[in-house]
Amino acid sequence: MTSITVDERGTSLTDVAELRRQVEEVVNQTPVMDVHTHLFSPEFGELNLFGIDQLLNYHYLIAETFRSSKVTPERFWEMNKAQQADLIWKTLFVDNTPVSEAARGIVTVLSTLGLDPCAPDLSEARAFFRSQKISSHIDRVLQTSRVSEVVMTNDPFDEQEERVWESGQRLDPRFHSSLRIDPLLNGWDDAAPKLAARGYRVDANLTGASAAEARRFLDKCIARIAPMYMAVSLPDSFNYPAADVRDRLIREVILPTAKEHKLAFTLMVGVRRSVNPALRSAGDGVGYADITALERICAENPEVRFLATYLSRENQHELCVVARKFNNLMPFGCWWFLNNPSIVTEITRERFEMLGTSFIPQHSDARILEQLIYKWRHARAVIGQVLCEAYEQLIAGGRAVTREEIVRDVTRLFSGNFKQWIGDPGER
Ligand code: FIX
Ligand code: ZN
Repeated sequence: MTSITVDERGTSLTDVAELRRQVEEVVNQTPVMDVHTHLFSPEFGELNLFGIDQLLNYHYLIAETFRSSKVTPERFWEMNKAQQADLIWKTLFVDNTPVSEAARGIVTVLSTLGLDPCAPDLSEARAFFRSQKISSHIDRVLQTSRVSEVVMTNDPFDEQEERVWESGQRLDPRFHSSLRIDPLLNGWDDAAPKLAARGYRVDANLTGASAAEARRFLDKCIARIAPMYMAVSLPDSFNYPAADVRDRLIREVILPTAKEHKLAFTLMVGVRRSVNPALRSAGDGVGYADITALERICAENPEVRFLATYLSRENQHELCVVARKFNNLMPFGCWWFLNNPSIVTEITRERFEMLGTSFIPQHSDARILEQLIYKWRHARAVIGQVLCEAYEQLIAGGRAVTREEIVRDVTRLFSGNFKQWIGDPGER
């Protein structure tokens, strides 16, 4: 391959070095819509987490700290945030080399913001974050990570969130909501009395008017927060159909609501909550799930659009197969324990091979603002590399791509597929 004809208006890129340069450029410059995060817009006040103490107190790093420090979980949880951050810094960044993905992420963030990732303590970083004005800091982080919009995770029972929604203030338009329905589907016994206390005629056995009343609750939530989708995380044991209250809630409450409001339903499957309760937020695990549940829910509800992500590496190939069978299913992201370059590479390759560009390669799951910087920097590196390999294989087969095609593909992957999936809010 010797010809180096590069015409950005539409000439095929047959030179591999030039192709790589162009793919890297497009992947780095194309804005991304982050379809699942735990971030909050600044109007949510202290729910909007940022800064070095929060970054270090990420549950991924907390779990890693217990592997390299003698501190017990009990002692750790007695400490205040700053003491915890100091311990995590010393353990993972000073006494050890930060090679894990989550630790490398901190290094990426610090370097990008001009801070010393080799600092012996956190004084420089703390002073930097203290001096930031939140609005310009948010702008800087979003611009640096080339994230145009993010989707928050909104809990309809959270009182702090409720106060903001009730206040009716306009939110930063770059932050969108999603309606998280875990409290209903994974804890109906606790949710029912809460709904009853708010005047909804529901009971623990979902009898009488319960389903209609639960729908009335969701209608009200949807009217209030205008979510982009409804979402739930589910255990590895999730089955459908199943002889449990969750199954009835899905059939009688969630799916009818999704249809009526033309809202996509997001399933995040395979988490085993609290396998080590002493670790609190860092104590969740993973399990292999039965993918036939997804097949059945997609088959029975062709008019509902589903987004799905599975936590177990072993479920990834099956997820692609189900998506090939049901075009009302959009696979998204490499979730949580999968969000490591080696596994993201493998999953993204598999998805290109089986689904072309009809999937959403990644979401950040960011909980702390500056995580966007590293999660997207690292994701773009892998996605660009894998996309390039796919184009190189095409060249080998006699079909080179143009710059326009690269832009089209990356735009589709980074925002187009999601926007098309959730539809036009005006038409909902
Ligand atoms: O359920 C979820 O949305 C998960 O992403 C979180 O619960 C989890 O703690 C997380 O942050 C994973 O990245
Ligand atoms: Zn999440």
